Amino acid sequence: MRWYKESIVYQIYPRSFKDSNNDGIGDIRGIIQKLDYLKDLGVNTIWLSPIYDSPLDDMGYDIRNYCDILPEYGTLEDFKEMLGEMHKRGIKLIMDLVINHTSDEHPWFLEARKSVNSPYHDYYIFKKAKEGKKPNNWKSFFGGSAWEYNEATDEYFLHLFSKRQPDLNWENPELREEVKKILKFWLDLGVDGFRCDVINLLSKKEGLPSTKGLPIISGKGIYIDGPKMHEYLQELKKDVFSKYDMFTVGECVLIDPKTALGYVEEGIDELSMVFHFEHMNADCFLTKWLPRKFKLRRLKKPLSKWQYALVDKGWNSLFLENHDQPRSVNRFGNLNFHLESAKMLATYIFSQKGTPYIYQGQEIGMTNAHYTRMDQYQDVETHNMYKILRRFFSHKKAMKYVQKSSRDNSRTPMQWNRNKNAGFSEGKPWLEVNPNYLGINAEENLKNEDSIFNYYKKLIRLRKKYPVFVHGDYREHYARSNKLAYYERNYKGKKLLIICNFSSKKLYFNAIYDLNKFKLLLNNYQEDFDYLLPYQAKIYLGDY
Ligand code: ISL
Ligand code: CA
Repeated sequence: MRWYKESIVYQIYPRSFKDSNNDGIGDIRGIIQKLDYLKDLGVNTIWLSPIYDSPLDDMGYDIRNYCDILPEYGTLEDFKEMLGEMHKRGIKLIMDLVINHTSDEHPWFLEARKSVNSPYHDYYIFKKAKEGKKPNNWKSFFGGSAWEYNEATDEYFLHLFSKRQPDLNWENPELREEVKKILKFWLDLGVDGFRCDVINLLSKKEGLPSTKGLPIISGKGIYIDGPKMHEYLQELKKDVFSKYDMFTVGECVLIDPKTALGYVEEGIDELSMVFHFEHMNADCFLTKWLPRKFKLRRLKKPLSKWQYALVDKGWNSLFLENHDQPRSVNRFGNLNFHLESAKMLATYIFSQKGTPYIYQGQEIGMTNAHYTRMDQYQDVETHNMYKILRRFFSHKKAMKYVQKSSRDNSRTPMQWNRNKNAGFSEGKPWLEVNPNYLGINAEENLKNEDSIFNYYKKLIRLRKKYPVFVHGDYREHYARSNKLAYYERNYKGKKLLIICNFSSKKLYFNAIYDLNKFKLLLNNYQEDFDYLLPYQAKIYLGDY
């Protein structure tokens, strides 16, 4: 049995989690203070977003030194103490591993860009202009061209994210050796695995040909799941991963189940599991910057597809939120039924087959930020996209997009209590606190038996108690319904029924099974009728 299958992961975005010294920035000692809170919730694994030394152009996803901690967050000593405190509580730690690109302030890049003769020049992807133009038509995930001019060598360098995040050249064997050293450094300190940032972008097709078709999506096979992906991952597996008791989750953009199985299928095991984003299109087209109305089918369809496709062969990761996504209760729930819909979403995602992930604040139903001025936003992608949107729209309209889609929606400081700045910090927070903290905060949640936090706690307990949550198969009912989500799980004579009403009205439905023969394990309402109340969710357990 691979332990990651029983993991319940909590993602910490350290800058916004807890500030221990009141400089307005979350830090490692802040995390240590809150470990008992996480232990109480019941999670057994923490994924920590980057805490490495960084100029913070992309909030830490631009690394300047892979083997040191950003002073604002603490020291390596603090880190070791934190890891020890986690392990003492039976909590494992997986680190964010950003190896597709570095910061433009990484010493490798500073050297690389000086001269074509630098030994580091080949660590990155430089190319001459093509007939006076950029080397090819590739676009950055953050908008605009993926190429930036470098005067000293009269070349362009590739950046699939911000221009301060140059892509590494994985073709270079020395670079790969350096990366392995970094992995071993952290694993030898005792970390339990990695969440591998945009891992399916490592390999770029030889010659870097222009793509044909829609930007980004047309990069499939060229710089998305490129030709040497398996070669690189097999090498990491052989030289590093296989030598430790660890797990990896690969963040994979634009991936389908078939390609994912190529990485995760048991026997191949290049990665333990992947994050895909297909269900994140339930309220948008391809990217969150092209919003459309949320429809339940658009959420269920891709998730079911992944459930069926990976059954018995691979392993899914289950998430509705992370630091790049707006809050799920705004997107898929309903703020008029805040409590009910937040709990229902938890029920829906947590009971599927795979490893569940909770993003900080999700367990108390935190909501989008909704700032009114651009200077309140900090995220580089948000500012890039705002500029692009302004070419087409008025400020007012562009702001509407930003409010809906900005990554800062989920990066606002964690709401701990009713004190100043939600108890996150006594200093001025680096990103403004959501004013709704008086109503939505951890302290109130802990006090109240019926809170979202306590509901998550119950769900986690059930998951630990009944193996059918972990190992059961998945069978969907009413796949075409835009109101009802209904699936079952079966394992060793036990059957679970998971039934959720995604609408704000009463919902009558045919239960398929005789519910009198089942035990109601969990219900997000006190009431239990033969129809569902708005956003009601129930889990039944029975035999078969
Ligand atoms: O959020 C996105 C754009 O709206 C996604 O495309 C996101 O950029 C993509 O999922 C990759 O994300 C990861 O790598 C980025 C970093 O900015 C994100 O925070 C990280 O999760 C570059 O390192
Ligand atoms: Ca601090």
